[in-house]
Amino acid sequence: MELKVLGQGTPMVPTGGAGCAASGRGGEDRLSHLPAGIRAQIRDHPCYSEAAHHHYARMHVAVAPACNIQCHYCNRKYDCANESRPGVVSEVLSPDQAVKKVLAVAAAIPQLSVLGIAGPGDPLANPERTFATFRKLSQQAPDLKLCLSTNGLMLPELIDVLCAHRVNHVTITINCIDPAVGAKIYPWIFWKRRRIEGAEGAAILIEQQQKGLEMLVERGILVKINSVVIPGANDAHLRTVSKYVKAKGAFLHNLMPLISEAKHGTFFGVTGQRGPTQEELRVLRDTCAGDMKMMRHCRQCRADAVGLLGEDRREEFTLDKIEHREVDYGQATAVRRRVHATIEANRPARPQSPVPG
Ligand code: CLF
Ligand code: SF4
Repeated sequence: MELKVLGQGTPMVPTGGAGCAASGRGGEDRLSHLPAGIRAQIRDHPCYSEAAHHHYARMHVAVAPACNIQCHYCNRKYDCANESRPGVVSEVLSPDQAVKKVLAVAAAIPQLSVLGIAGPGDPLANPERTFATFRKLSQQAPDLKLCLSTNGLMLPELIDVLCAHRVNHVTITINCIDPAVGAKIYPWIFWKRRRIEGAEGAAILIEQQQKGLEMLVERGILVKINSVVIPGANDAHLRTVSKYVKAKGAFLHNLMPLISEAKHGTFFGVTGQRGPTQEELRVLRDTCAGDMKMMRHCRQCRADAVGLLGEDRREEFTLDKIEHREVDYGQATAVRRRVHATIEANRPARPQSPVPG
């Protein structure tokens, strides 16, 4: 399948505000040249801004168990490896349980700024559960940024619903733009009630991902691309991917190392597919950095991560611990506002390089 590259160099970027209403044109790569609206959108997002991750916390709620594709680095016993560290299992929550947990965490960790849904399957393969959670949180915790990570298969079909829920940061995992490469990574996808295998399935996935990326950018949503680096399968192709997604207006590229162990029971694990060495990863990131801003501080979180990046506080907020916790959310919001204001007062007024690359 031939994929058309859109006009180079002038991706659409939001000019201000949040969510789908805010969009406009801009072409600059350096963040100091970004519109104030974008700087505001990334300033307290610990993944989109490297500087922010020292100050602000994120949390994930594991409300999305099903998936609609198969990746060779995934075993369904574990969290979606597109955004998570492989080999960890998160407890699935109902939307109501998730909301209770978010309110409890937001009251206890005033640095919290972002709520993400990243599994344990694909959030858009579980639209009712995902959007019920976002809807309730939009009403009950309107100051939190909403973030989502997806394989992209259902993005075009669900884009309007996504926009209606004021999700303004979306990650798409794009491992390739060539179906022949995709066939080495995706044995099948589930599409229109059929399982479609090999390159044919990969071609549909790629087309949906690209369409979804274009639609998100048109609507002013900041898009991060994750790519899993798989030596011998897609590593030599990722420079092309990086150029391509940049041309389409993606904001940030996160090259994540394949973590592959036989004990995880994945296809790549049992067939001995290795991940990249630190040096290979560094060289690839440096090579791609010529084309795009690169994320280098990703911690490959769990689908139920809580706290600052690299910090794991989820044990403090298990269901049994929060079940009877009463939260005065008005007061918690006031505290959070004060804490965020103090953080901002102590940061440089205009960061030189919030995102490396
Ligand atoms: Fe979560 Fe992902 Fe949103 Fe961040 S994580 S859904 S963009 S709020 Fe961040 Fe974690 Fe890396 Fe993801 S460090 S795995 S990039
Ligand atoms: Fe697993 Fe995520 Fe791939 Fe689905 S998208 S198969 S959950 S890694």
